[in-house]
Amino acid sequence: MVSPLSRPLTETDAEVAEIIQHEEDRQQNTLELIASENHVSVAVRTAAGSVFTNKYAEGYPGKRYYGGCVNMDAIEHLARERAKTLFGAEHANVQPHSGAQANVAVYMAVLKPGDTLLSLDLAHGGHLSHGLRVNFSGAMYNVVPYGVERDTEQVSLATVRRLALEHKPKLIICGASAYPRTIDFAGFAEVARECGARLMADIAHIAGMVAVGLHPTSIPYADFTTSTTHKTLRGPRGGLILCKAADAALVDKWVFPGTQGGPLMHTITAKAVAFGEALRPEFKQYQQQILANAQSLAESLRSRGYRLVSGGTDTHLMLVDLRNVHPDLTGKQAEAWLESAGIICNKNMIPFDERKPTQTSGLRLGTPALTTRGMKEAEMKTVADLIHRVLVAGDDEAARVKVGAEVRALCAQFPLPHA
Ligand code: DSN
Repeated sequence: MVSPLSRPLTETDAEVAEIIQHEEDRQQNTLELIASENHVSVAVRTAAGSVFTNKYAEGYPGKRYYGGCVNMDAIEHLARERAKTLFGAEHANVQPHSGAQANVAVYMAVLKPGDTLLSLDLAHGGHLSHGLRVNFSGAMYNVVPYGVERDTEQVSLATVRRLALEHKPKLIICGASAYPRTIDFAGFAEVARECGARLMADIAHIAGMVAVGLHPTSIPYADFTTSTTHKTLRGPRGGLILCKAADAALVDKWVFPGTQGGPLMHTITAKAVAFGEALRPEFKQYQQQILANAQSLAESLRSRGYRLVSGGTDTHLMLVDLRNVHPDLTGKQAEAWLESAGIICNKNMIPFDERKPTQTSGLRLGTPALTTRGMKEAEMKTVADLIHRVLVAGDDEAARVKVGAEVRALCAQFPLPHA
């Protein structure tokens, strides 16, 4: 007899099935410019939806707290080995549920409450788990922020060094969520050595480029490299820690049992698939195209008068300062107008922004998701034009509707990965 649990979702729960369908339609028919988002392969989604969701596997391969883990061991071993090969790391822990969880485990491994950490200010492109006051990291540790310089809008290692020698942090964090420039991991390592700190590189945004050598790697320089797996790496939503063999036991202990319980084995299965995809030559071509598209989008926006923070980008993302072209327009309003035309992005503080984080003077734009759809430099010029027309149209709804129709037509030419 076929179990009633075998019936498809469309039959058993039309309400949820309909919302999922709406989301598929939304993703298909909009231009995704959020720098931290992507569209995964059908293979990654299949793995994430596999029977591995049914299993508890607390512990690590060969050392589990549950029976029946033979396939859990095989898949976690495979995911770890692929991650190590991909990044050239001595050790990989693939269990963190997210990038923030990966960071928590590293902090617990090296810091005591009240210890000092030095990290990039959120308002200058950092991440909330790097010490924002309202986050556990800001509540638990003494956080000294570094920012970008006023003139270059880039991180200066001289400033980082001065702060490090003055405050003697136990941990220095490099890596960012909204920073368009190359991160000098070797330079950070030198500063960390000089002041006796350990170094954590959070490469969540740039992991795909690091994996294929299109951004310098953190692996030889940082004691700990943390990442998400779902941004430029184009895997399932999750986290990852890479470190030297000497710190492997410490990291593993602070992921489980230190800060997490049962690993999400279906997600680890999907991570294994994504790492496998990233090891193929076409993944490097994909990352190259992300970068080429970012240059094209940046240039097209600049040619329409938009100022880009730090003058441009070395990566997949850019911060657009709206004030040159639209002095009275907030990032919040721009984000809303763009969304109404099917262009999805997020408002973002620009360095030294005089507006609040809920308003902002900027937008963050990234090219990973559009590149996954197969768009190239020519399409980026079109996208820049569509963005500009929406922002100029402003309250003119008819003009935004017209752009929206063009957005849908463009999306139709570049379908999402689907089964
Ligand atoms: N929230 C992510 C981003 O958008 O960059 C970082 O975790």
